[in-house]
Amino acid sequence: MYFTGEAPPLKELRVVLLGCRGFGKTSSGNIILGKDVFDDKTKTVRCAERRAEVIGRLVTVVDTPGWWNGLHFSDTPELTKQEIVSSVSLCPPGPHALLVVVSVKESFMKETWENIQDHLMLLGEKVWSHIVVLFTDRDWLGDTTIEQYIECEGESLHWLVDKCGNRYHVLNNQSRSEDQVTQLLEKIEEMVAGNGGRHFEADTTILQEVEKKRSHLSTRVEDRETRAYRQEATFKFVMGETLPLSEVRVMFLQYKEKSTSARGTESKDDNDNSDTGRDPIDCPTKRWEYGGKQITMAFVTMTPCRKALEQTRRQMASGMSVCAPGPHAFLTAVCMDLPFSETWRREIQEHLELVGGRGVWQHNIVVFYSSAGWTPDQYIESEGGPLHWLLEKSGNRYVEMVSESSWTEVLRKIEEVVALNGGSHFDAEELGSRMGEVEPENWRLEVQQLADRMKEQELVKSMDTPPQSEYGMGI
Ligand SMILES: Nc1nc2c(ncn2[C@@H]2O[C@H](COP(=O)(O)OP(=O)(O)O)[C@@H](O)[C@H]2O)c(=O)[nH]1
Ligand SMILES: [Mg+2]
Repeated sequence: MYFTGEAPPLKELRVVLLGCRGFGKTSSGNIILGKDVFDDKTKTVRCAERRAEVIGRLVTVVDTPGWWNGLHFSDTPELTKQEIVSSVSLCPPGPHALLVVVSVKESFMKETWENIQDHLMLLGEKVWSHIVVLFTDRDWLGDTTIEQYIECEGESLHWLVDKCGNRYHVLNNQSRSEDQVTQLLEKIEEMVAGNGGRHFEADTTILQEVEKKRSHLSTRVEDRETRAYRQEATFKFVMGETLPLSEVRVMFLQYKEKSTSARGTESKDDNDNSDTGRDPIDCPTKRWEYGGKQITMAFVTMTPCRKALEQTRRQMASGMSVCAPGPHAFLTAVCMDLPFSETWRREIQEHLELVGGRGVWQHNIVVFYSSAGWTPDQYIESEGGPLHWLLEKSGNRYVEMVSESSWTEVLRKIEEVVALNGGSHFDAEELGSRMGEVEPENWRLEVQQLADRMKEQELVKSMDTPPQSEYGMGI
């Protein structure tokens, strides 16, 4: 009992799910296979293959990590692109269909269409004859039919549907109705029949290219891990047992160029429990105790420096005053969900060099975080020059922030930074003189006020702490 009566059911059917993050790829995989075989509680970071017997066929589904909705092809990290290409190798000899998942809940813009084209081109032009558009969120349409939806949605969606030879289907992933899956499989079989029974065969040079990149990457990652291990061992040998800090002051810098929030994706930026009700120029501050240390952290959200130079300066000054008499370290956050661009690198440089020259880099640590699931070493090695520049400037110091317990490693790195700097925190006095030399009058005033504020705070501190060094290592 198949749909048009034109194509007999295949014994075996292989499909790959592609599309934006949060559009329902993983949920569709579970609905197609009739059971929860893919983990839909966490973000898909690696391709995964599952199979099951579905209405008389052995069906293999490959789920993939998606690209960002609303961003561009250039915002997809290299590692995600590699996953997309290698997805087709997970169901040998190749998928019968590639399902491009589109949520009817989201507006289908020109950028959505461009993004689909660009990502599919990773697999070569031949892919188009094997694509079916799989709409999700059928329940959101109510009484509207999918045809009415397509009709109303505008020309970008028409281009996609046309390019796919008018092959599409809609699923409600909240429903376990078998009918919707049967119809989808029949539409795929109809397409396969139209393709003379052939499955998609990726261009071998494209696959070999990705394989080569992956194998180079894993060698470089191993080298990097060995170097990091040696660097740490040398450090321990040279420094011996350093006295631990009892108070740690840090400036945490985070760049916000693009929003990467998608449906089903929590923004990493919204969960700090910093002070509120403040002047927008003032840095949010967090103070807490961890591992017997008192930590003070000033958050600086890096906005494009050139657009709001004065605001940036005042924000940095505010952060510096929170960390008076000077931060032990600057923590520069790098989100691994996006490629590390030259613009991003420049912003970090311009922000940090506002408060200091060489000294600032000697106190900088790069903090990686991600929902993407790869390690900093993999990310570093798959990224290009701008990130390598940042790491080199920062003495190749980096840590990964995964959870609260990552602070143990962060604090260890901070102590390493302090020890490497002869036991000192970043020198705020040097900051005052340096900025006074190079910056215009109003900034000089700002720095002067900052220096005064720091002195005041230092005075207050010295009144309620014993005269001997409180922090160890002579700080
Ligand atoms: N109401 C409704 N929610 C859906 C549907 N498909 C997916 N979702 C929800 O959308 C969110 C993202 O889905 P997921 O499958 O993880 O998307 P992926 O990132 O493309 O794999 C989840 O909360 C799903 O429960 C659907 O057809 N209807
Ligand atoms: Mg997923």
